[in-house]
Amino acid sequence: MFFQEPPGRPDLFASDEPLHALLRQRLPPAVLQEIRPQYEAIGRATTGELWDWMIRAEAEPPVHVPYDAWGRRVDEIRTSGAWEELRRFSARHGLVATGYDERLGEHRRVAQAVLLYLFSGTSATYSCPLAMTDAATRVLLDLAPSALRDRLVAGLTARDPERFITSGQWMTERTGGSDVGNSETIARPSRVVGDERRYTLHGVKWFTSATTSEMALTLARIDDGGTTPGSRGLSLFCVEIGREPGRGWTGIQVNRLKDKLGTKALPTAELTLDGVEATLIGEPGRGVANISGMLNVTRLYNAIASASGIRRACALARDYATRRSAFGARLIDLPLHQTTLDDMDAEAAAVLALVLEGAALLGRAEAGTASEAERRRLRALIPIAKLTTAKQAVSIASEALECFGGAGYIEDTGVPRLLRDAQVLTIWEGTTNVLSLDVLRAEAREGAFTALVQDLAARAARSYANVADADLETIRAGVRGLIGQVKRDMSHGEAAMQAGARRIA
Ligand code: MFK
Ligand code: FAD
Repeated sequence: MFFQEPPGRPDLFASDEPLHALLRQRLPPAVLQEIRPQYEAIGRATTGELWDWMIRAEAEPPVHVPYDAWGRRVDEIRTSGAWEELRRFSARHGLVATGYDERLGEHRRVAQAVLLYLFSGTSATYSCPLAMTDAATRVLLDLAPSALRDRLVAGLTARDPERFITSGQWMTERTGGSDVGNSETIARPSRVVGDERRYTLHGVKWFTSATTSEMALTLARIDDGGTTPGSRGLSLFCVEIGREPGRGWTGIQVNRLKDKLGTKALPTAELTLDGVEATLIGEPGRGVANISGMLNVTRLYNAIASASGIRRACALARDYATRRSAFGARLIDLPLHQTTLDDMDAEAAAVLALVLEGAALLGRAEAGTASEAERRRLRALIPIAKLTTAKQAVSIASEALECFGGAGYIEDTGVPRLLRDAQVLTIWEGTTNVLSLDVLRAEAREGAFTALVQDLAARAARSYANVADADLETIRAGVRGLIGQVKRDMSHGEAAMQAGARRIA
């Protein structure tokens, strides 16, 4: 009797040759030597406990219990024990903390990005709460009143699972997730505590992931006898979520959990803010600008998650090709299938290189060693890396499903999850179109796209030092063409500029 053999569980660190090469380029030997055992440990975990928790967390999705047996509102969100294990693992391995490890200087974000790259694809999307936790840390450090910062940052960056807390990011309302300026939530002044200005919030947040987090950053319109419309009327707030066992959440109702295509283990809820107390962060009316500091971090995490999903899809497809035969040969020995796998691997390596470039620039910006040109490059690179890698994640996941033939379409092989979980990467944290427009805005304001493309041209010239002058001239002409294209689109007015944005990005 013949049975198909399932794919194995490749060690996602040990088997990743492009990663090893990039690590040697990106990290000084001493830093690499110190952090390498952690990479090895996460790599081993991708063959063992991480894999098991991922399967269990997905099989036991979160459940919302609105009322107890006696009719009291309790709003419990019950998640799998495996989801909790993923939280504890994240703390122990410093997946957020590493990004704030001063000893690593400007290398902190690269060192951390590799931890996250190894973790994300086998984490049942636990990378989502981590992204928002990291981003909240950045915002609190940069902008929060000192008492609030001191109360929360130690928990957000803790390596001790008993102290580690996570954060949500509640931006999207029913009126729009891209056009946040339509938000309806109102903030009413409540009291002043030390250096903290407290408000009560009233409104509905339509998508809130990681809803079991201890805190969240959110936007609301201050009503002090009147409100300012549009995004200039929005301010940034921190909600420290109070939950009393058996008595629900203080000032918040959980309306329901979303029934989603993928990210099944991740709780994503609709919430009514019904007078919950929140602390103002930064200047009133600067909410969108202030929360944008978060977006740099979460969008980089999104690109890392794309790179990680792509890598896992490639590794599984390649492993399966050593086990399955067709036409008298193993798939891996069939020339065309081999080419398919090689092309996927090449794209995976390119995505990883792009992501590490973003992490390197962010690390330099945060450590204060980035030049002005690097800072501008980072501004354009983040949205471009997010939108490009998310699209690649969907197309490679789809290709990987096909590499499994019919088995790739069958739920209990676990393979379809690759595609379901990839699709969200193009939507949240800014859709492809919205980020394309962001690139144009960044170009108009600070020449960010020009800085990025000029750097690419300089690198191409260095990399191709041996190529003929004519070829170099072709590269330069291409770069000039791109910059010219942006300028032309801009000069043809707003509509032409927007219509061309995605092609350019
Ligand atoms: C698995 C790993 C990934 C985990 C993911 C976590 C789970 C998912 C959670 C979410 O999805 S959270 C929701 C994410 N939502 C978005 O990303 C919103 C998408 N929409 C946009 O990004 C819009 O472009 C934006 C809301 C910013 C547009 O609003 P406006 O009102 O038209 O803003 P405007 O006028 O362009 O910018 C307002 C200010 O913000 C400006 O500063 P100034 O007031 O000083 O001039 C901008 O420069 C600044 N700004 C906007 N985008 C920026 C930015 N600054 C830096 N970087 C940016 N990207
Ligand atoms: P819309 O803004 O209505 O967009 C619809 C379409 O219009 C898109 O294709 C978009 O690209 C296009 N579009 C919009 N504006 C333009 C334009 N100017 N030019 C061209 N095209 C445009 N949000 C949170 O705040 N916190 C969360 O924790 C969170 N978790 C999420 C979890 C999941 C699983 C999902 C799916 C979403 C989550 N979101 C969260 C919401 C997410 O950020 C939004 O769905 C996203 O930003 C898009 O907003 P929207 O759904 O309102 O779509």
